[in-house]
Amino acid sequence: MPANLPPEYIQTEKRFREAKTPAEKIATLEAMLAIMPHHKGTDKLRANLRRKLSKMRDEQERKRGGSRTDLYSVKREGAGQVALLGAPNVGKSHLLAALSNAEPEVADYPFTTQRPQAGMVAFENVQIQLVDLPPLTEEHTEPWAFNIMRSADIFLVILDLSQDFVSELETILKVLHGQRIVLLAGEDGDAELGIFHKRSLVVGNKGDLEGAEENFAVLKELYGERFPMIMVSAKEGLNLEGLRNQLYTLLDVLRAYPKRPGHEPDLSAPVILKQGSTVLDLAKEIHKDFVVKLRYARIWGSGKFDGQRVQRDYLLQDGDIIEMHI
Ligand SMILES: Nc1nc2c(ncn2[C@@H]2O[C@H](COP(=O)(O)OP(=O)(O)OP(=O)(O)O)[C@@H](O)[C@H]2O)c(=O)[nH]1
Ligand SMILES: [Mg+2]
Repeated sequence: MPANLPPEYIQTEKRFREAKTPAEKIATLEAMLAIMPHHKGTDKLRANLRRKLSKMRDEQERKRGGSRTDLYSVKREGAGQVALLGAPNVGKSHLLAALSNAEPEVADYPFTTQRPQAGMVAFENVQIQLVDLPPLTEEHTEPWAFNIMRSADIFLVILDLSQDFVSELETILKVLHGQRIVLLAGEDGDAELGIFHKRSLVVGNKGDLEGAEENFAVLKELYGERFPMIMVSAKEGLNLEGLRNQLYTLLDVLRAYPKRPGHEPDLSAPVILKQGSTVLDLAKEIHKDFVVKLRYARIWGSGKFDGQRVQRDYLLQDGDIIEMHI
């Protein structure tokens, strides 16, 4: 056994030896690789573990009859996909569990999460998909996690207000920059070729712990102009309603309720469109025939008086009810 292995590694190795299922074995092996420091003394061990891991993964896939990519990608559902990012142990999985129906593993040691896990969180009548990821560190982040980040609509960047949250955030910015992923505050800005711009909400978690409020004030002072932010406690359920609300806002979408003349709209099933969409965009979502046949629409909602006639280029607002006339 090479020297200089951190205590977390020893702990994880113990979990590996005690693991009963192949999935547990794979997860703990992955964790061991992630924790292991990179230096000459660990090269051999690392190679060994990699081989072991690869063999186990192949075996597991053969049993499942699925492919490995299925395990490491997430099918998009709902009004938008939100990636949960953060350093180890900050409470990403706990937050997913608090907000959604998912039951991820939550534990007081780092590198607990080794697979993407999705859960749906409701904001009013909208379902938003959260994707929990393994931790982001300078030493090691699962490469597939960056693929999920690139395809996500927005990020929740989780910081632990009881730890060094400034260096947590700086590390995240640095690692993402190396992957050509840049966090944005509100607007999308000029997208350069090959750079992924992601609107992000910074979440100060563990708001229930001592000193959290002061620390959050410091965080706001330092980064408040760059990012929207909110303090929550996944454990105590503090501010989760506010978080849902901000998530929806950051997604930058609107809800439209199409109706047929003489019928009521279905207010439980909005059509989700990007902000800036028009009546015509809604028509496209409903049926391709509508695009050609649409003569005009009547609208009930925030922008106009009830039932007013609007043209196909009319800009929709969140909550509009639209009656299509063909
Ligand atoms: N006091 C307090 N503890 C929390 C809170 N959120 C999470 N924790 C605890 O922090 C520890 C880590 O939580 P996880 O949700 O597993 O953290 P994670 O970010 O998913 O960790 P990795 O998957 O290892 O990256 C657990 O012991 C949680 O119970 C919180 O709001 N307050
Ligand atoms: Mg986790």
